[in-house]
Amino acid sequence: MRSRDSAVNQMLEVARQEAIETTWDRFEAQLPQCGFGELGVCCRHCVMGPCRISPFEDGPQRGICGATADTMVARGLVRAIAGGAAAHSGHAKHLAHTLHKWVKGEAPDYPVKNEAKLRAVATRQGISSEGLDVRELAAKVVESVFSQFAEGEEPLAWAGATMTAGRVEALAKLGVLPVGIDSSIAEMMHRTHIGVDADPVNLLLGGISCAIADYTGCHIGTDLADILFGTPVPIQSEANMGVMKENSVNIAVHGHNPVLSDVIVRIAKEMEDEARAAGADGIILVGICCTGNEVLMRHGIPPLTHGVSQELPIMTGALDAIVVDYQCVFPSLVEVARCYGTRVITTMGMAKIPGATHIELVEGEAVEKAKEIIRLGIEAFKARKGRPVKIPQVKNKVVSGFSVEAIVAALSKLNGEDPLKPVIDNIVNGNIQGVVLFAGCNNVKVPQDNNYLVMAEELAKRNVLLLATGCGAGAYARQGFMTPEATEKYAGEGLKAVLTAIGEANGLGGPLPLVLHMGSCVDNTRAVDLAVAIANKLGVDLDKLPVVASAPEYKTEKAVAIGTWAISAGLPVHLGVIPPVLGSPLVTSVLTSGVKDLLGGYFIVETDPYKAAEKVFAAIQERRAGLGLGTSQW
Ligand code: BF8
Ligand code: SF4
Repeated sequence: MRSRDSAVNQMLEVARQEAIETTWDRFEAQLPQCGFGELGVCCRHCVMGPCRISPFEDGPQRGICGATADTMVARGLVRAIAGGAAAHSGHAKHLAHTLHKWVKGEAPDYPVKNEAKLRAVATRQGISSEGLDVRELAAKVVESVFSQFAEGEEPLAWAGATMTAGRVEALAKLGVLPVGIDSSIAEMMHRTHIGVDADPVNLLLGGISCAIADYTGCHIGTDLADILFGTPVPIQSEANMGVMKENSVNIAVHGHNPVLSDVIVRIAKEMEDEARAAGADGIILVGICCTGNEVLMRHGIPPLTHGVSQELPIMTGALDAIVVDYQCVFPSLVEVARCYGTRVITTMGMAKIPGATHIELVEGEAVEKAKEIIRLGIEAFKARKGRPVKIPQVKNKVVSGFSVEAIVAALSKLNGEDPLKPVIDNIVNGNIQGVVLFAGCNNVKVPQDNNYLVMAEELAKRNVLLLATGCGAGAYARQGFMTPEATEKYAGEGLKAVLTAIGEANGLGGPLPLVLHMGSCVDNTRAVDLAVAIANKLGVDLDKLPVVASAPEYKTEKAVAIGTWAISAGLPVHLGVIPPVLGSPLVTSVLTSGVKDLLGGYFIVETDPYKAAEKVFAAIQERRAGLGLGTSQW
């Protein structure tokens, strides 16, 4: 089985019939994958290499410079964290530059949309709003953001202000609070150069520090996106390929940053007439990956597909354009698009693909650029008119938009004075056993969505409250798990009662969805904010809460960075794909147990989703017991 998504499977059949190569075909062509790489015991950090460590005692046990398996594995892992941190914080920096340009009057298309969030963030960061208008305050916030990137004297203020005091103390004690995002990434590159840090444990501590820098970048990314484009509120939409229509101009936005896609959403509405003049019924915008999550959360734009299946909607013949920014965009899109007339449009100077059309996003002319891009989609529609399309008739309802602000607002209908109390009371009485955040990607090594679906079913019936972000949220959206109906079907009695009480207090006439969509991958910090609020209210640190993160189908360096900051935040983190560390028993043991004594969090590696759900539930029970709460058997 390649996927649990029936739309994906239908399109894979089309790919087979039409002899179009997919991600899965290329995966098979790679098999067997390199065993040294899988174990993490190869190194290309200098040109004396590549070097590799033999799994057999009579083979080489050191690289040419003398690096051991432990050193190689640790170096490889922390470089991945640096890569992830660079991506997340690059995204955040881009948003900061956009806001900065608006402050300077150079980007009129990007006014602050959410002044309340701007003021709340300023207050949190100790920036006085008094007497400042929006532009002046935005200038101060941008200045504070930029100060987080360079090397400062103090630990990162945006990390310190958003974690529990206990966490900051624990990280400070280990000496791993970073003093700059960019400087932290640069330091990891330095430390992993040949002949610098060879101590695996020291490297891992450096990796934790860089992961905290990643967290900071993610948090800034979410804060600034909310300031510029609005904080999400619950919104209903549909998901999966069946949302496209044959006689519409179908345009997908793909990548991560809402800077361009949010403007495209705005402008597409104004261009309906142009589309109709071209013979279309209108324009249907759809999302792929995390850009898709951003525009789903804020505008209800339907998500089309995610991660490994991103090529497949092109083969419907109905997708007129894919507009991409950066991250997780497969270069193979261009090859597939060539066969179907789909326009692939890159928009960032630092993220081009050979064969794609490049239209550079210039913030000062964002609306013009958005129009140009949409016009290419309309042209492609005209060119394909009359050609047959094969749109799988698969779509599901999705309710998304669960920012922390939205969750607190919903809870305040139950208790206006103390909105978190209903959640805490229900955790204490066991109606909610704990909370699991599903994060991360799809990975071709796992039948697409299978680990997400199995684990959600298993945990929901045991009354675990489920949150999701990234392509994980995408899986649940496409598969109908973000609906009240899924709650009725899968939730245990306690969980169902709580979700129903909240739903009814908010006039929904039924429960909240089974899995709450908290946004894109940078938005994992929303889940941290929620956990921090609960921890502070209970007067305990995060490493005591019955909260677990799970990345059952992760693939990217960004996911590695997030997983590392989640364990550093004190959470058990499940991984459903084996990371390339097993070549070092030392590194493996530090990550799965040693780090627990230092920070409370640790990795649980389990590829079987049923066993993974059991282990995650056991971790929740261990935490409940630690808090003196009633426990429950599997
Ligand atoms: O940042 S979940 S495949 S799209 S890395 Fe990429 Fe993974 Fe999807 Fe979003 Ni996150
Ligand atoms: Fe080999 Fe050392 Fe060079 Fe790596 S850094 S390639 S282990 S010599």
